[in-house]
Amino acid sequence: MRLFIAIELPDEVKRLLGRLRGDIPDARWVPAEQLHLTLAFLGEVDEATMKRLTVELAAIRAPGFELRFSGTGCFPDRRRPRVIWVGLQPEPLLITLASLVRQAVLSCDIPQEERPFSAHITLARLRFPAAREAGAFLDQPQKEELPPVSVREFILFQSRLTPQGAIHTPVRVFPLATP
Ligand code: 2AM
Repeated sequence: MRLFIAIELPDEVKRLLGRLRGDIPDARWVPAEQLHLTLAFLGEVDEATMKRLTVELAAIRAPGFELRFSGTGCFPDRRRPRVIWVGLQPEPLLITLASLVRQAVLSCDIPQEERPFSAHITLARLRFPAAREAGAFLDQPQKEELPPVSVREFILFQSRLTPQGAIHTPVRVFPLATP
């Protein structure tokens, strides 16, 4: 199974984020209902490892927190944009949760990228790094006032790749403690 761990967003926030779109050639905008905050990407995981992983994830004790949005940006940089995202204000409890999730994943021998966690919600992936148009999108004032999001759980998702795009299905929900 192809898996990732993420924070789900309220429908209203997904709807508002889904309106942050621009005219960028060859951009694949993430459908509003699929927008999420990735904590860890696992890739293909076998059944036995997934069972171990759910035990490790269920053992995480961390409090819930509030997410506040910040501006848009891109990876890897504005000269060759490949991913357009909306950022989140630094929230220590989010960084802590991402680090606990990472440790749980590593403890199941699932490899993780070395680069540090960077809290973002991917809005679009670019097949071609259209720097000028992406720059114009990133420079425009944000149209939507995005409300803070109260995070009370994180979710292990399955991602099935289909010709119509990825389908994300929750496999298991892990509650956070009441802050
Ligand atoms: P992103 O939010 O940073 O784009 C589900 O596929 C999620 O896993 C994506 O939203 C993506 O996070 C993340 N991810 C990280 N590495 C990936 C990879 N090699 N292939 C697909 N998704 C990946």
